[in-house]
Amino acid sequence: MHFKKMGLFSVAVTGLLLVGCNSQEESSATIEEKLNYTINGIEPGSGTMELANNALQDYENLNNWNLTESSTAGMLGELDKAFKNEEPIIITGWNPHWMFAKYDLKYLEDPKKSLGEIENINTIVRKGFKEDLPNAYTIVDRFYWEPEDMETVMTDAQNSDFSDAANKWVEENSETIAEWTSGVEKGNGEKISIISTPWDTEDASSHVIEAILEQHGFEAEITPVDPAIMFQAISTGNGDISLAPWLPITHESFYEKHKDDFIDLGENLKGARLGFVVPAYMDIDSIEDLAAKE
Ligand code: PBE
Repeated sequence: MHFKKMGLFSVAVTGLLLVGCNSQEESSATIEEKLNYTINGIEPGSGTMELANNALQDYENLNNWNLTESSTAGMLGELDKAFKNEEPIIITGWNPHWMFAKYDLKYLEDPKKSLGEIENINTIVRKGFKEDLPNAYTIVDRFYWEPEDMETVMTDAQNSDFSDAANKWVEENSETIAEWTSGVEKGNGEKISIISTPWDTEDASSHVIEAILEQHGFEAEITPVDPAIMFQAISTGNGDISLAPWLPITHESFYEKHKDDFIDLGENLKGARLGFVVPAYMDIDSIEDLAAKE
C-alpha cells in the first residue's frame, strides 16, 4: 500500500514538473511558434485561397508557412476559440462580413498587394439574356447597393434566414426598388437562374435580386457553386445571371479564362476587401513582420 502511494506521488511530482516546463516554454514562445507558422484558410475553391497561396510565395518570410484548407464555418470556429482564450490566430478574412462587428479584428498590411486592395463585386449575365428577357435584364443591370446594405441582410440572416432577411431589405428599400423597376414590364413567370457562390455575401445579394425579380413577376432560382463553376455556368448559358464575381483580383483567374463568353454589367457593389486578418490584441501589423520558418 505504502509503495503504491509513493508511486502515485512521484507520478504527480513528475507531472507537475512537466507542466511547469511546458508553461515556461509556452510563455517564451514567439507569436509565430504559437501559430505553428499556420494561417487558417477557408474553402479550397475560393478566390481567397488562391490569393493566400500567392501571398505565401510572394513574401519570402512566408515561403515555409502553412495555409490550412477548411470551410468558412471551420475558420470562424477557430477564430472564436482563439478569442475565448486570447490566443494568436491569422485567418483569411473579408469584408463585408459580420466577423468584424462581432470581434475586434484588423487586416495585416500587405505592401505587395498579394491579396488585392479594394475590390468590387460585379454582375455578369449569359450571352443572349438581354435579348431573351429584356425586362429582367434591365432590373438586373440597375441593381447596385452599398456594403452597409449587404451587411444589413447578412446580419439579419443570422437570426432568421436569407429569404426573410432579403424580403425585409426589399420592403425597407421600396423606393430604390421602384427606381430599378420603373418602366419595366412585369414578367409572366419566366424562369431566371441565378448562379451564386457559397458565402454569406453572395447569399445576401442573390436572395435580394431573387426577391425583386419575383416581386416583378419572374420565377427566380438560386444555385450556389464554387467560383470556377459559377463563371463556367454563365459562360455556357447554363445559368442566366450572377452577382458573385469579386474583381479585379479575387476571381481574376476565372474571369480571364471566360471573359469572352459572358457579358459583364459592371459593379453591383464597391468597397469589398480581403486579406490576412488577426485579432486587434495581437502585436503585429504587417505580413512583412512575420518571422520566417527556418
Ligand atoms: N469570399 C467571399 C469569396 C467570394 C466571396 C471572399 C470568401 C472568395 O471567392 O474568396
